[in-house]
Amino acid sequence: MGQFSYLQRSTYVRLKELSPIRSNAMQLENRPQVDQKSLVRDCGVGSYRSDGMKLYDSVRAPNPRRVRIFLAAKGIDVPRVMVDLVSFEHRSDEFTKLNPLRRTPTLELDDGTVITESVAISRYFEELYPEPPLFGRTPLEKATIEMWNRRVELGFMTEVQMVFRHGHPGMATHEIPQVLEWAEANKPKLMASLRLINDRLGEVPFIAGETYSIADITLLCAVDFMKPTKIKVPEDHTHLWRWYKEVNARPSAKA
Ligand SMILES: N[C@@H](CCC(=O)N[C@@H](CS)C(=O)NCC(=O)O)C(=O)O
Repeated sequence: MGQFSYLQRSTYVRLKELSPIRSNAMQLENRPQVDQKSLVRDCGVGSYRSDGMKLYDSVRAPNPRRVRIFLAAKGIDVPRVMVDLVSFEHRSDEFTKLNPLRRTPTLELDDGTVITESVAISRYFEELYPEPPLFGRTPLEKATIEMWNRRVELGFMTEVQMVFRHGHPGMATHEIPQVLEWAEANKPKLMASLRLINDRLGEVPFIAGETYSIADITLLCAVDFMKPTKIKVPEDHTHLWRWYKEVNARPSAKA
């Protein structure tokens, strides 16, 4: 497998160790071609390993975590390259060539194709490995999961991120311009979204209904990302707490 051997479960290398980064089709010509469909089955039941792709991942960041949890819930192991957002590795020329938006997660397939956006990456794996379904089975389930995933991501999760990115002094070099008023403006929005989510979880076990889905993964990552904003989930949001304990206890939540 060229420069690196990705034979162990949860193997990762750091971006700076990947030199020169192989990020375009020309540079990829000499790489071994691995059929994406021939992803090898790992030793565990329902567990898979892909030797032919790389997931560019970062610690403590909510979006890469969404993909890690999604993969863990399906038992898929993808070799990872750790990109340090604090030291701006994602703004290096090498990473910018790979993903001009300079964001993680980023998935590079063996033929050099790049997929970005947590949901797009997750959907790709859902298509390759439909079980267990995390985007729904029936047309109604699929629509409902899509609806809640978008509500959580575009509403609550974005509000949490705005409070963090525009309010935290450590983010001043990431979020330019940093607008403190925008952080403040998002605090009541965040609390209102959280109330609606709590109400919803009083009616159904999981945010999109009867089954665990990608929408729960998005919600878990967003709730956990409230920690650096120093805003707490109110104690009286008992439905949300019930849900949180349940989804947070799943092994994939540790990914
Ligand atoms: N919509 C994208 C968002 C990706 C994103 O914003 N990633 C953050 C980490 S959570 C990032 O790379 N930030 C780099 C920066 O802010 O400069 C997704 O769903 O993947």
